[in-house]
Amino acid sequence: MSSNASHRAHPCAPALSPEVRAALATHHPVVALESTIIAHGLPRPRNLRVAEELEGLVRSAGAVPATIAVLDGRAHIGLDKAQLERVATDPGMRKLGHRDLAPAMATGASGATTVSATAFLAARAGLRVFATGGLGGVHREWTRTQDESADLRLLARTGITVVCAGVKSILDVPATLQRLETLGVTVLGYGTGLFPGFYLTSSGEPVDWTVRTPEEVADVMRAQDVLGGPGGALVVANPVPVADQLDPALHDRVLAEALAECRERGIVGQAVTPFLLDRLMRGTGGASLEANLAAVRANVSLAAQISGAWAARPP
Ligand code: PSU
Ligand code: MN
Repeated sequence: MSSNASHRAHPCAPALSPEVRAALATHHPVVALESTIIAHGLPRPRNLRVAEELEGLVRSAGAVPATIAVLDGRAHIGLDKAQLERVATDPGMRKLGHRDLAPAMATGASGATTVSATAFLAARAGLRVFATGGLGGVHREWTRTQDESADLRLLARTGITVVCAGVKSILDVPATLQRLETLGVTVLGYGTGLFPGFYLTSSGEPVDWTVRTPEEVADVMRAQDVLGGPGGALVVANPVPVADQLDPALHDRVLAEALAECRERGIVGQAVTPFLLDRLMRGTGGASLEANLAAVRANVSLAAQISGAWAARPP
């Protein structure tokens, strides 16, 4: 922590953008978007165009986008144009998980929020629907490294619906699904009985529940509330269309190389996921990036539809 932390003013509570505040007050649909994918998951300068495109997709589906990040020690729920640009271009943006929020606020740091930090802030602000690319989870070789994303434990105790293309395929997917079961996180396949594989349409693993419409997702959310409030998250696993998926053979080959390089170079902690995503992009000649973007776009659009169905629910 920087030595001048004690000279700072008291940390500020999260700031809601005027548009997000108004939407929440009038029960208008809102979709939370994370910023780590923008700052650390996509190459520049394309990341800024993607950030703007994703907000546009939410709007065109009739909902308000709320991209979440921490700027100069203050959490923001809904960013203006200049703030979004800063998240995408400022090289000083850290990667903030849930546990990093308090020190970032106390020291005036700036950073992009992961799924764990975004879901926490979104739920606290009263947002119920969140879109991302792929969740973090249990890494391959977890028995040696103990690397399990903080996303899982945070989702286990946060009442939010998160639309994703499953968990990242760089992970140990069966182990991650097992952890989600242990942690009590409800998982729905959207239009599929097979858990999606992030860059790939299917991970090959089955899911226990399948839904086919945004209204069916809203019905499950309502049932969570009837049970006494969502004890944990609702994961809506939305597969990337087959036409947009990465070639599975190319995926497996390049991923094996990337994992070996990660191990050889001793990369650990928060750096692992950005490193592997970047290596996959390079090793596939950009094809993994296109599959990642196709998945994120579809998730953001579906999240906007779900937030619409949720806002329109009977009282
Ligand atoms: N989805 C993507 N790209 C990403 C992420 C999700 O398509 O970069 C980010 C999310 O912010 C997620 C994080 O929380 O990766 C997981 O990082 P880790 O494995 O270090 O917990
Ligand atoms: Mn990790």
